[in-house]
Amino acid sequence: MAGCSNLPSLFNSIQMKIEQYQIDQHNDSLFSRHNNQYIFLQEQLGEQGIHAKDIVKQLEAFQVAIPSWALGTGGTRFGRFSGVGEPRSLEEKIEDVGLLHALNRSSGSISLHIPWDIPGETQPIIDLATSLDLKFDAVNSNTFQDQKDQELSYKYGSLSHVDAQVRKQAVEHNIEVIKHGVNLGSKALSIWLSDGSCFPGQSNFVKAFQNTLESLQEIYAALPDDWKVYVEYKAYEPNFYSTVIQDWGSSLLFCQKLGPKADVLVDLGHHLPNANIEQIVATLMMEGRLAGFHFNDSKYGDDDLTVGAIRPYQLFLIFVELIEGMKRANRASDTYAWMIDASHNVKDPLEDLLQSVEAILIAQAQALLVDRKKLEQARNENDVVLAQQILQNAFRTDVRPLVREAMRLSGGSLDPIALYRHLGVRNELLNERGKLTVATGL
Ligand code: RM4
Ligand code: MN
Ligand code: MN
Repeated sequence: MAGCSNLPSLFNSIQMKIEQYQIDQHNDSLFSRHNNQYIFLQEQLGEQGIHAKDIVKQLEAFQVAIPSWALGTGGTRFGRFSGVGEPRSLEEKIEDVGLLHALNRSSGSISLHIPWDIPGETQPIIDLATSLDLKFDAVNSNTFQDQKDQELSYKYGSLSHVDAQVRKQAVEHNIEVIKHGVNLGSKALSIWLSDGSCFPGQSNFVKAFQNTLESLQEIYAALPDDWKVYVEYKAYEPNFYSTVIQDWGSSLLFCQKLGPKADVLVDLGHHLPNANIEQIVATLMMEGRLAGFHFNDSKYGDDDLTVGAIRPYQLFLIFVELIEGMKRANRASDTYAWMIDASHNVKDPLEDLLQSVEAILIAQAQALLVDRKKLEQARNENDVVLAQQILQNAFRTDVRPLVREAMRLSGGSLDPIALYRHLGVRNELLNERGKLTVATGL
């Protein structure tokens, strides 16, 4: 983080930083144990013809964006229990992502939500991000809330609204968001539309779809050449009877009508219970229309829990399809949008995000162990038992030494959460920012 201290800070505080020597020292104390585990696993995998180093390389390359709205404490409609030392500004949110990235070297970008995070002056924001080795991921628009000085209300929808004036306002907002993104170097607009209806009869499904399509077409026309728009679907909430973009099929339909710059964004929590998400992923990738992912986990609905906390096997199965799909399309992982979209009600947001990133890398490493040839053969021979065994053998392998090795080699920590605690990062942030700070977001 060298150089950042010269930046004018809004609050005149000393920025919390994690230095490389602190990471190295901590790693030194853990290295011999880690190395024994890594060498042992490397040998075991070698016997199966798998090269540990290749997997480590792929893990090193995988970067997951952090959303600017996930750095503070989340809440539910019943309340919110504030944490301490939350970021008070966009600058401090970027600094928090910088801390994560220093620890795991896998969180190299931030995704902004407008208008929660409108950058004041662009250049200092870019400089700050660059000094922390961070890029700007997709920018997100917000037409699910009314803002203070907003002329027309989104109470009954935005891009799908029955009133053309409201639709116009929502379209203009999205175009404004693209402009902010262009200034920061983002390459995509991410749209999650909360539009829908709460009661039968309230909305004309067909008109709502057509209005939305027209609005999206206007937004699409405003995309720079090298930009994409991600269309995110969600089965319900905040509307409880219908949503305009309720599932991957509706989202795909919009994308197909819009053109090649529109792709479907899958948020793990946005499906009806027990949906086969891995199959959705396979189908979208087959059509070349998967934009990427919002990772989280859930037991019941859009719970936004830590990735891998509830259904790690599902996450693994999704990665089995992702890896297959990327190979088939000959596309590298950095050509997709990977982001964590979680909310932290009872955990320290930064610790929670570290857990989520680790879970993503673990699932990916496990999926990379799958012997594709053998699996295909088992499928062709209808050997159901063997097919299941191939997947479960991979899933039941403890791949954590691979993930640790990837973080270590890229300059990160062998145990990010332990180091975060050892350095008392949250306490430093508390001293720097105070107790009663509230980050903008949900
Ligand atoms: C929604 C959806 C969007 C996110 C908002 C905050 O449920 O997941 O991606 O931008 O929450
Ligand atoms: Mn999402
Ligand atoms: Mn969500």
